[in-house]
Amino acid sequence: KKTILSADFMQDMIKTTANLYRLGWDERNGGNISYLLKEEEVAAFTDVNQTIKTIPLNFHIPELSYHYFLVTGSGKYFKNIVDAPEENLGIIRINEGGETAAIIWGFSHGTLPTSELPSHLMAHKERLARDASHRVVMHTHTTHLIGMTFTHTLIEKEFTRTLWKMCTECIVVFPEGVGIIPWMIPGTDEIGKATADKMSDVRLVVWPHHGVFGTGNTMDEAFGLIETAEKAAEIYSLVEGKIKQTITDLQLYDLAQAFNVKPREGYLNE
Ligand code: 2HA
Ligand code: ZN
Repeated sequence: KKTILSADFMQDMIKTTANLYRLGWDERNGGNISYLLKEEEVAAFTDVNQTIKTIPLNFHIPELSYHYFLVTGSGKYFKNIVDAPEENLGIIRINEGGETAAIIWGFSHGTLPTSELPSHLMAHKERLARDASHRVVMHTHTTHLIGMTFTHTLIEKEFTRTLWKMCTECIVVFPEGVGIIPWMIPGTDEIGKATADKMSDVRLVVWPHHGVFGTGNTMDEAFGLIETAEKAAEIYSLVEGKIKQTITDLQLYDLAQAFNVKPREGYLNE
């Protein structure tokens, strides 16, 4: 068998986390990713029936029983993943009933899955219910999107409209808009529930003064969604307070028509 470190899903995770670190969004232990894997993908590299350790989830998610996830480690630094993947990453299987998980690979030296596991698993459940091809949940501390949560209203419609109007591509990439939850304590089931609730109709959720959660069918898709919104927020932080003109609602309608996307109902003026 080829080593699991050479698996496409593993390389995807290693390269993406290194890239996120390089972008300056994942200082210290900031950020976490979970990647839903098919059993056969994991079985090609390791024994899926082994259990290195069983961990309680502290919440119930029976819908994800027997689902496998490659996840980043709690307290671990994205910066260090490339040099020590087995310590900083792990593969877990949600056990029958969805109350515990088994670590089946990685997380050496007692590492545990990300502290944001409730938000990740609840978001996976929500997105999977809507799209069977859904695979990735990504949390990162995007600098300008965080900045914007200080200088902009936290009303979803207004926040979305501002992002759409900062870069021409935005409405094409996230026509459904972005969700925003209130400020909440990270790592809790409550923030997980609030995030997952938003995920019923958006793929990007802003955590004020903290960061974002993005989802996608591939690592590239989740990353691309986040970097597009972050780019718009960066432009906003450059021009804020001195905007003389912007992309109009009519132009956004034209864009949506040209790219065959449907902007969220009620967000654009007639
Ligand atoms: O993993 O980003 O939200 C550290 C965090 C918590
Ligand atoms: Zn965080």
